[in-house]
Amino acid sequence: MDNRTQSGPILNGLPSQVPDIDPEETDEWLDSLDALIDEGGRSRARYVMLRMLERSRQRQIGVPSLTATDYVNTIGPENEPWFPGDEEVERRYRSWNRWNAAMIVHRAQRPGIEVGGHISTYASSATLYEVGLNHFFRGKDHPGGGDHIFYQGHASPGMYARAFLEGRMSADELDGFRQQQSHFIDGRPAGLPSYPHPRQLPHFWEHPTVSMGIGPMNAITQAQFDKYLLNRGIKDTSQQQTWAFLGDGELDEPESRGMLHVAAYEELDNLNFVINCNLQRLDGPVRGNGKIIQELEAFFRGAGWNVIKVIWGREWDELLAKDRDGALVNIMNETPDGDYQTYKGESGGFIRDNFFGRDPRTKALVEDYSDERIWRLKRGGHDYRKVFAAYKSAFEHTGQPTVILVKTVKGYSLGPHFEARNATHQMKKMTVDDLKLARDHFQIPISDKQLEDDPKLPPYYHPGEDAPEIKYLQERRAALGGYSPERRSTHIDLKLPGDKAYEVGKRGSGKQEIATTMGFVRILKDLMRDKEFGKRFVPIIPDEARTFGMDSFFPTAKIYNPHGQNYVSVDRDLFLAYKEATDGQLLHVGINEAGATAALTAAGTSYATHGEPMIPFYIFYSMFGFQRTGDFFWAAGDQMARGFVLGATAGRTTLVAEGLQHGDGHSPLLASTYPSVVSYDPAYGYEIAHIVRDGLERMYGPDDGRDPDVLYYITLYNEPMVQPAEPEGLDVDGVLRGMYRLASGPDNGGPKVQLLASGVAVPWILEAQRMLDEDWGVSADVWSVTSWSELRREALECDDERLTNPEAEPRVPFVTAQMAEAEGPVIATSDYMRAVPDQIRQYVPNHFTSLGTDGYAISDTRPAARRYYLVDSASVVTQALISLADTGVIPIEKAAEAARKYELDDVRAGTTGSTEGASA
Ligand SMILES: Cc1ncc(C[n+]2csc(CCOP(=O)(O)OP(=O)(O)O)c2C)c(N)n1
Ligand SMILES: [Mg+2]
Repeated sequence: MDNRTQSGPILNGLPSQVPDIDPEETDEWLDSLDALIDEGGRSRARYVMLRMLERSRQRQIGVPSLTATDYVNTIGPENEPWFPGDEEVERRYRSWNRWNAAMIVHRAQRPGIEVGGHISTYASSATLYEVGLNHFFRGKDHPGGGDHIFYQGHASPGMYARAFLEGRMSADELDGFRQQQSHFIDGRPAGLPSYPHPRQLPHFWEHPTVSMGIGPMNAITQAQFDKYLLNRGIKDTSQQQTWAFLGDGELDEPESRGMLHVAAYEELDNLNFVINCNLQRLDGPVRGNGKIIQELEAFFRGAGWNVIKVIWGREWDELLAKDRDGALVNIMNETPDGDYQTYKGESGGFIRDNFFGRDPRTKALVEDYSDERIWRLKRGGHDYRKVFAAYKSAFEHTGQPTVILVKTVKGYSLGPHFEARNATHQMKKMTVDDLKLARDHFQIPISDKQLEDDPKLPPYYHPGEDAPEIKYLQERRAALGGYSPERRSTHIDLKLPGDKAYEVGKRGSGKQEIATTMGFVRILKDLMRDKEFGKRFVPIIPDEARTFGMDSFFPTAKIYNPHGQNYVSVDRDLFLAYKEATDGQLLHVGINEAGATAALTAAGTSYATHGEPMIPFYIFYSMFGFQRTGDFFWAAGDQMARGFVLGATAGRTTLVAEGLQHGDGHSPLLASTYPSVVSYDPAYGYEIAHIVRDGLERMYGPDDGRDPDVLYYITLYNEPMVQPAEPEGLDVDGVLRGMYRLASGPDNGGPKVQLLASGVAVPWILEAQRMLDEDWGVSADVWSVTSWSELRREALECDDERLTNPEAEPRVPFVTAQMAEAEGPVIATSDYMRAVPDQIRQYVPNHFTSLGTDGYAISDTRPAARRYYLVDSASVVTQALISLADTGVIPIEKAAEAARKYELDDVRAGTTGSTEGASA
């Protein structure tokens, strides 16, 4: 059967259901094509077809763009812009940068130090950075506000080397690479961190990138957040751009590609990805059998991005112009990356034989070329003008984000031991011969003797600040608004909300039963009403607003959408109608916890990146927080993000029956592993009110001696209960530092125990207190432990102090002091695994046991689940009696009696907790 009339769902790219209204005309067109192929050949026909496609797109007839184009530069030589700089001068100091960057790593390999580092990544990308730094990337003093640059982590020596030429870093500082604490300058540690870590070099690095995949996503949300600030009228960010430098290997991370659709949908034309396609990752080729540039082109274009390929240097232009019948392009298209890599590890002669030699027509093209000239046919990423043309086009492109795919050589210019070698990523030391070769290549005025005398410590090179090259470099940066990278964080005085804003939390819920989630939402709502401060809140929700009772925010705060709402909302007549708006305040990122955490980072660092403090409140299913997106939180901590993180539907047994993948019995433990996360597990609304207030004061108020660059993690529950009003004379200091006595035991003359619990478990121990009194004549004090981990942290500090000064009077940990007068054994419980309360174990002088929900969550009612894990009130009572027996106060038979009385071995006998409020 003729191909053309064959039936099928898709034929020749056309859905079969589109009717052919004029088959004769169609046939004429197809016949013309046949004739073209027969007479002009396949290459010619292909060319004409591509032109037809191009024209049909120009005429807007709805033909989708091709996802892949030939393996050539997107911008042809005829479309290259005029280059405004002095290429020769820029080349000279680029070479010095390359040398110095390599020396930073090489010198850090000196005996006794040997701390590692990466040479080849920057070697492949120096041109990419230098074109940007000399002509595009705007600094903080630029009237437009400056750009956000995500520097590739493993290229960090290149940024340090440039700071050296700029006079921002001394040679001594460079020698402190990767010796942050042990390299002293002027009596103080002054070493440099391995990679871009703002927390560890806060005046320099702005965006952490080195955990692969985090940078791309954070760059997207940075660009998104810039538009959010603009659309909400908070800051004019219209001139600011985000540039992210990424590795081609890094693009294998799902996170790297996971949010491309958001950038396209939101039309983030303020965003540029530059992907350094050196065809290699750590171990070897990225796509040895394929072509990473082609793959990425199709992927990004399919996602709706503007794609610019920079593959060949200017030396190829002449050859391509002569390639009349497309033989050269054909070979370019067909050669796999593995071979391209091998060519760069070989020689001009090898390339002549194995690349050009594959077709007599291409062989003829280079007939007059010497092997040396063939070797000098460069890749586009090492051609300054090609890169400039791509950046300019990206810079000016509107309506879409742009990705620039640049082909480079890993280890470029470092000689045959480094260039394109599979092991190059890990190579740190250079031999004397390598050093001499590189020195010659870079034209560095250092003698053979200098290199031979001490090959472990070859000198850095700086021509002095008066050298014309350095003057030129400084002028370029001054014209662009100052150095990059640079991070600035100056305190901005904000008028914080007063007492009134927190009243709703402190008054309790009267007779109404509400969960702490609702208690929190009421506080947030009142805070957002604050005239001055309210606009700074950025609620971030990954599609769970209804679950947390936050749909009430929809009509007033509105959901941010740069395109507004261009449809008639199905629930427009409802009081709580779904409302999207260009100036919406809620960042609703869809079901996308990683994107939400990235948005938290952009909003939570706005105080530094934009000098506009914004206050993110990121609320999510606690199970899908630190566990799912832990590395994003780690990067947020590195970038010194501030804000609030709300782990809602918390607890292993409290989120009724959702089971194994929802029941969170460990997030406070995970949170405690983040040094800049302050984690709380509050029981009641009034505790939340104090914690939120304290967080706002610490992060956004005047300096109070505490680190303001923290995130507050607060767990919230969905179990309805009466929220008590704040007790008279509440120990607020205790609430904030981690524990306070909520209820003293009755004066029944019986033995004493101390019951400790956090969050939703506090009512369990209040019930246990009553049962111990009524059934066993035991007097129990009840403590609400708002933060096990803050108690531990403070205690650890005391231990550390002691270690370096053993003779001094030791500081007593807060938890130890709180328990000093507390009599009897301690029983600690929570809706989490035992390791959560056990954090304070060694600092409590009393006999200590804990109950917990260790194990995977199950689907069941709250009372059944709490009995199953043996954390319910009856379990607490029985454990209290066991502890009293173990400390010799009562006989063990009492405990056995209790276990029988409460039928502890029968899950169906549990009664602790309500069965209501499956959602908040
Ligand atoms: C999440 C994560 N996994 C692994 C690494 C270790 N690692 C560092 S660099 C690298 C290879 C990078 O290759 P590519 O992205 O192509 O960068 P290039 O150095 O080639 O420019 C790897 C695997 C990392 N930093 N982060
Ligand atoms: Mg690579």
